Amino acid sequence: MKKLFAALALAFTAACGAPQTAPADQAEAPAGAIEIREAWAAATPGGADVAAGYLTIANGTAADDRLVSATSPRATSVEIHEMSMENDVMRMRAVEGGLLVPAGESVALAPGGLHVMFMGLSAPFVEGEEIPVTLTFETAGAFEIMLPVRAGAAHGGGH
Ligand SMILES: [Cu+2]
Repeated sequence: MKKLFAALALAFTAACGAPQTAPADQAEAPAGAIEIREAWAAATPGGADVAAGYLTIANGTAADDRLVSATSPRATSVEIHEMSMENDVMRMRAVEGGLLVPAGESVALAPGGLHVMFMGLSAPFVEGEEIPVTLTFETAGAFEIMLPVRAGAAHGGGH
């Protein structure tokens, strides 16, 4: 499993290391708006008090924006985390200064890479329910979304 995470992290790093020069017309972002897609959270069997959420942020505006904070009534704190390999061990840390979503581009938070980190869960995330989350962007403001809970992709170690 660790190797799988490693491969995903490397793929993610490679994808994100690309210069941000893609023409806007190649992006999948909606015209003139920020859109949240493919949002879900991983179930927490076994009573873990942390959980991970995933989603894709599409920025269809002409300006860069940043996801600066996230909150949920289901967790005492919510952070945006990134993963990296250190000495063959997957580590996680909070994204400093907000997560950049360049104009006309999409940023994916997906297993093995960036994720929404729920800490201090008030109750386990159970498959089939939905977790309310508020995402706040520097420019676009607050988005209230629901993350359906799915099995699989349990949050790895490293904290
Ligand atoms: Cu994390």
